[in-house]
Amino acid sequence: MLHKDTIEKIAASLFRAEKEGFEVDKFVDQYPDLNADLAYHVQERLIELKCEAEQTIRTGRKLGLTSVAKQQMMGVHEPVYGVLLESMQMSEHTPVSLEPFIHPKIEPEIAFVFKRELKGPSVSVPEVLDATAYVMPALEIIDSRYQNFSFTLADVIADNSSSSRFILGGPCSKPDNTDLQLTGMVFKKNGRVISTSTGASVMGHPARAIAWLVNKLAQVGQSIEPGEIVLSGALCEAISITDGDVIAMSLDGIGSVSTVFTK
Ligand code: OOG
Ligand code: MG
Repeated sequence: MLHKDTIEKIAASLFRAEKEGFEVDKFVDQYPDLNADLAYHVQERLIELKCEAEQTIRTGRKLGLTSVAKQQMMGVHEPVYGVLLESMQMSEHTPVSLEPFIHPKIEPEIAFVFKRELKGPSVSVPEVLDATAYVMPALEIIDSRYQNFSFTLADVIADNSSSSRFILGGPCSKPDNTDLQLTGMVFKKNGRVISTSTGASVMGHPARAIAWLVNKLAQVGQSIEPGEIVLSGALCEAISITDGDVIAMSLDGIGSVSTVFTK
């Protein structure tokens, strides 16, 4: 069992790496006992540190590594989750400065907002859809604190699943108006199509990723509360961003989201 001091030490060093914008080495090499369960304790502590320092609050969750494209890209073969904070949300209409980031990447996602509590351990896809107030297109900026985005499952969990910022698009759609499995997605950089995908790329159905999250949270006595935002995971590989990039994505029958990056 990883000592409490070690959990504190890892959380503090990930917190500083993000704040000061530098990369750290993977922790599993130094602490071979760091497994996924312990890493979620590190994540909890990291979130406490961030809430305190940024005077912010929790607004939801994010899923990661829910598509085969992302799992292959990162060499990790199970999904992970992280916490979304109010301070991570950027407006679609304001350019995003690249200044605070280490090596940011961006990826297209489907965001869910819930009207009811969702509590595991045996939540199904129809129950997720029934508890969903609406879905909308989203862009997630990920910025792993590890050298070259290279990590193991436990490392990425400790690092709040590489989360950095997110942008919600519109409009808000009711999930019963569309079959999210079949929803087509087009991802563009500077007007050129970079990737295309469908909702099914996220664990067969984006709501299945949410069900996985809820059932996993039940193991630690947590649930999704009404009003929470959940990013269901990238629909394709993440791409690097540089100054001047215009990134856009559209979801068939749902809507679109775009953003611009500056220095
Ligand atoms: C981990 C986070 C992955 C997603 O949507 O798959 C993620 C990473 O790739 O750094 O957010
Ligand atoms: Mg993501």
